[in-house]
Amino acid sequence: MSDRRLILVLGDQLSHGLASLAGGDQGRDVVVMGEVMAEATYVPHHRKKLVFVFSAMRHFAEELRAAGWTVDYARLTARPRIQSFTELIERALKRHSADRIVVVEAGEHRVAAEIAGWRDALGVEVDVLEDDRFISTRDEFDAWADGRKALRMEYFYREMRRKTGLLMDGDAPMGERWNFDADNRKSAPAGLSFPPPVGFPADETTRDVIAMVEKAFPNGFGATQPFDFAVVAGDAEQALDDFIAHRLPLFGDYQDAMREGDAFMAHSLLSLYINAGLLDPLQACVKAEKAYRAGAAPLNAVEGFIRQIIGWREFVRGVYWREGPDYTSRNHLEADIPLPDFYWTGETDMSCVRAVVDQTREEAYAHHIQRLMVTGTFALIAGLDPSEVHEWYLAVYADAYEWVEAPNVIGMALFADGGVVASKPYAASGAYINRMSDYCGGCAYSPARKTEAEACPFNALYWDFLIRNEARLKSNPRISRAYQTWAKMGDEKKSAYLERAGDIRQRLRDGARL
Ligand code: FAD
Ligand code: DLZ
Ligand code: SF4
Repeated sequence: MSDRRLILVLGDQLSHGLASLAGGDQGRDVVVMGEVMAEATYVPHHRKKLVFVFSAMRHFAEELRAAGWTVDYARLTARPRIQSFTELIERALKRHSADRIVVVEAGEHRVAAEIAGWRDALGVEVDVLEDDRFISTRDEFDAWADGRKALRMEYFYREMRRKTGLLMDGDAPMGERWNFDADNRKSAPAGLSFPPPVGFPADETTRDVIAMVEKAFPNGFGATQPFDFAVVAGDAEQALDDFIAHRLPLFGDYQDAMREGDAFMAHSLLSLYINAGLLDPLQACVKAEKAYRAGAAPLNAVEGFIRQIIGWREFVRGVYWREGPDYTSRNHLEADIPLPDFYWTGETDMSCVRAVVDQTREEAYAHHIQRLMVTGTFALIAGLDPSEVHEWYLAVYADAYEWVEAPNVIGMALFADGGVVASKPYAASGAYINRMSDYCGGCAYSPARKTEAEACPFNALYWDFLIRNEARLKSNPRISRAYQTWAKMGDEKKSAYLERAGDIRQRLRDGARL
């Protein structure tokens, strides 16, 4: 046996500084990468997400070769077909005489468990290295979380500010506040336009991948084209610079706003690059901070952007690993309505849901408030089955990997973890969407109507949600005011709300149009 090692690089580990590559030997080791069926199908991924992942993997493999590495890369079309990472590694062990596998820890319990079985199943040594592309280690998160009654992002975020020194004046936060979220809730005035994100035309590699994905998944969800995501680190960097120069200044004010036909608004469209490893999260924050120091972007925008990355992104990762593999099957509120077809087809009279689903089908993208307060809030207050909702989110967004998606869906949007991620459920009536978007203007339903057939479904579902879950939620101080409002409501109105919600929920169970 040689002392050659196989360095397995997964599809969301496309970083040249990856720990396994940094410790590797180009003259001796072989990098193994593969488009494998299990990964392409564990959920019915959006086809644009598949194109992004495979094209970025192929480009990364080429960059590694150009840098001097030997790369054994298997395409989805390889025959015999490679079903899993295990088959990929078995094939590579046969092709290269190697006795050791090195891999950076996977971002998902499912894959981590598969890798953990290789030593016994394949009789090789396996070194699993820590993923050092995050700002906090898993141990640091656990040390912070241990002994706390509740985990709140805000306090963890302050630790991350201190650790990185971002937006700090010595020990104090710049601007004398840690968090400017309260300044970030404006709706977008009709005349305001947002500079669109820079696009990157598909090159030959991407065009090949598009053809392959269209052939392999002819009936899969989502458009493959137009495809203008970056697929290499250099272009992802350009996307970051473009965001900082043109949209970051507006990011804070309009972070929560939604607009028909405007998918990106002032958002960065960077999560898919950061999560795949093409862009370094800390680097993105450092550049944003520089823009603030240079007077090119206001503090509420820069703080908001940095908070999402060193706060939320790191926090949800810590929660994912800490809570364990059963997290995705939690159902604290015992919600059980199957996911309606309109989450895939967009065929609903609710303009807001239709707009977000249609946009998602085209772009494999929706911004945070669309995910949280439209498709998320609807699923929450209607009582949709969390595991089905989780699978949908994991499938349809180009940035979706379980470690980041699950805490956002199971925890933040659905409160199915009983309050690990969120301190209260994000339940809202149609008034919220009406305030933050222009969706209601063209809707068959009216946000001002309460219980009639033409009333916005969110209105009755909101109250019904609170009443259905009264025993679990009433003592939560953050929503007790809503229960006080309900208590003051007349009996006739209360019954009308509950009857209307019962009718809507039955329609969802029956698969009737809504
Ligand atoms: P911006 O609004 O420009 O934010 C800047 C960056 O902050 C993002 O690129 C991202 O890296 C980070 N970020 C912002 N919010 C979060 C958050 N809540 N958690 C983690 N990182 C965050 N994000 C994913 O990366 N993958 C997912 O699968 C995913 N699923 C989500 C599901 C639901 C129900 C919700 C409510 C949120 C989800 N998010 C997910 C978080 C967030 O919506 C996306 O990160 C964001 O919309 C990506 O678009 P952007 O790059 O334009 O973000
Ligand atoms: C998301 C994804 C897809 C669609 N396909 C592949 C693949 O074929 N090969 C691969 O190495 N990685 C892929 N990925 C990313 C993995 O699913 C991801 O690495 C794990 O879920 C761990 O986060
Ligand atoms: Fe959505 Fe209700 Fe507004 Fe229609 S009226 S767009 S369903 S919030």
